[in-house]
Amino acid sequence: MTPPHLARKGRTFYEAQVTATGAIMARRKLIYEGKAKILYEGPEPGTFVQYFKDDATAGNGEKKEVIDGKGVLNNRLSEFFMTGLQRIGIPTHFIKRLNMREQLIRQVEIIPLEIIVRNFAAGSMAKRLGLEEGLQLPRPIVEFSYKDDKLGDPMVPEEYIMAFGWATQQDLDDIVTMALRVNDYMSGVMAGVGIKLVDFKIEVGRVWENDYPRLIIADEISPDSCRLWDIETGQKLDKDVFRQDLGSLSDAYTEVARRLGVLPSNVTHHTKPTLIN
Ligand code: AIR
Ligand code: ASP
Repeated sequence: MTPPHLARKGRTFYEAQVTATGAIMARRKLIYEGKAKILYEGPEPGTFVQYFKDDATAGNGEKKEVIDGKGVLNNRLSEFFMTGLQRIGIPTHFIKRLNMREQLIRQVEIIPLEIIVRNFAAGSMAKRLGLEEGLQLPRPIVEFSYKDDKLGDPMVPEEYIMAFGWATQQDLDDIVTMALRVNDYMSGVMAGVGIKLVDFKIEVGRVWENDYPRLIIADEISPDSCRLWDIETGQKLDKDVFRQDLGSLSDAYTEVARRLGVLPSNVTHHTKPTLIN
């Protein structure tokens, strides 16, 4: 998503909140609409409400589809991973889930980077280096992309990041440490349910506590932002199913949620989820 601190410089939008009965309940300020999520002003200063849409995009928006129930699943899955990270002492923006599609989060200054951790070759790395998908890497590799859809989120070296002032050397050291801890946690949790964590992307934001800056995990962690393969069969259970037209994306995400025990009771195969506010 575009950094909220940039998005806020633009126009101010207000969104009417419509209940199941069609009544307009309240107006709240739209902070920013991204490809898969919307940020609204939160109930207290320093908070946002993050709404998960059903929209799936790939190729930085070139391919687009609405996948019934994806937002509900990603809201739950991101809650699951973020609260798990917090339990082991890794700070995140997540405060609490509000309803089927929304969660309350801390407002952060987003660092305009995609932080990617890879355990096995896949995606852009496999392509760039001519590696076979699934090749185990000698060790986890952390890389950075500059967040800009128009440019296709180009990979950038640390030198660029520091020269352009997106993050300091200290920030980058902290980010790499944090990303590797997230990798250990996520790899372990997924291995426990028979899934291999091939790679993932996180975003990091800065918050200020008593005038001291602190970096915390932001955005989302979900099958939209990870590559997840069944350990036994190699079946893909992440957004590559959509990117590569491999079948039903909602079936894949439902399977991940089912294995982790976070399947919302009213989201099942072939059942349209109902939005409860
Ligand atoms: N990712 C990168 N930009 C957006 C996303 N979701 C994630 C992909 C994949 C990892 O980052 O979902 O898990 C690496 O992507 P790629 O395309 O560089 O191989
Ligand atoms: N290029 C990214 C992806 O394929 C982002 C997107 O288009 O949503 O995941």
